[in-house]
Amino acid sequence: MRDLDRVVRVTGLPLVMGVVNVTPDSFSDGGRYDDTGRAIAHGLSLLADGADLLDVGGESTRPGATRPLLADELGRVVPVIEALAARGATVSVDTMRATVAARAVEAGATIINDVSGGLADPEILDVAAQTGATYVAMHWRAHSATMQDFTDYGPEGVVAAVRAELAERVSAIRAAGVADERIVLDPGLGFAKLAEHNWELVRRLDVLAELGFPLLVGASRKTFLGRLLADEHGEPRAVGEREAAGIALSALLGAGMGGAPVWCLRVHDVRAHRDGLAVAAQWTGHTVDRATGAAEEQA
Ligand code: PMM
Repeated sequence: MRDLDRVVRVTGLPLVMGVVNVTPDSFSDGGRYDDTGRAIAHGLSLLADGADLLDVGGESTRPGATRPLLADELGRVVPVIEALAARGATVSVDTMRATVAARAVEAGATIINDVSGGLADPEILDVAAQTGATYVAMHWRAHSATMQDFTDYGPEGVVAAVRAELAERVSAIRAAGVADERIVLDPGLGFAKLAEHNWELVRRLDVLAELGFPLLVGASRKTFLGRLLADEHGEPRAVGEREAAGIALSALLGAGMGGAPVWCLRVHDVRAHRDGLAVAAQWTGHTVDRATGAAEEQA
C-alpha cells in the first residue's frame, strides 16, 4: 500500500480517490454498479487504473434525491467494502450514518467520508473517534431533497461562509475526540451551491487551507461543469460528456491553481484524471513513478 501521507507531504500532488457508487440513482453513474458483483469489479478496475483510494457509497446525494433505508444502505456497501479491503485497497465509506460507518470500518474501511460533516447523524463523530478512522468532513447544509433552498451565503460570500461553517464542524469533530491528524475537509462542491459558488471555492482553496487540514475536492461530473458547457439554449451538457472539463479542473488544481495543495481528488474516471495530473506533475516539476504511484520531486 502506498504511503499516503508521504505522497501528500512530499509533493503536493493530489491523491486520486475512485468513486464506487452502489446506488440505483446517483446522478453521475446511477444504476451502473448497483449490484455487489458489478461494484466490486468496478472498484478493482479503478485500482488497476491507479486509484489511491476507493470511496464506496450506498446513498445518492444528487440534488432532490430521497434517502435509502438503513438496511438497504448497509446491504449495498458492506459486502463491497469487505471484498475491496480484502484485496488490499484503501477504502473510504461515503455515508452520513453512524451505523453504516461503524459496520464499514469493521468490514475494512479506514476512512469515513461524511458529506454532512457530522450534521446528519452526530454519532458518526463518536464512531470516527472510537475506531481511529480518518474522517472527511464536507461542507453541507441540508439533505439533498432540499439543499438547493440553502444557497444564500450572505454579504460575507461563499468562501468565508464555507470556511466558518467548516471551522464549526472541526470544533464538533475535535470535541468528539477525533485527532487532528485524522481530519480532512472538503468544500462540498454542488451541495447547496450555485455554479458560481463552486468556481469561487475552487479558486480560493487557500482560505479553506488556513484551517490547517488536508483538503479533498469532488468536482467530477458535477452540474456546474455541465452548466459551463451548456448549449446555445442554456441546456447543461449531459453528465456523461463533462469528463474533459473535469480533467482540466483536476490538472489546474494539481498544479496548485486553487491557491493551496489538494490532498485528494474524488473522481469517477481515475485513468483520465491521472493523465491530467501527470501533466500537472510535469508543469510543477514533479515526476510520478507509475510503477509505485509514489511521486518524487525532480532533481
Ligand atoms: N460528492 C458526491 C458524493 N460524495 N464526498 C465528498 N467528500 N465530496 C464530494 O464532493 C462528494 C462526496 C456526489 O457525487 P456523486 O453522486 O458523483 O458520487
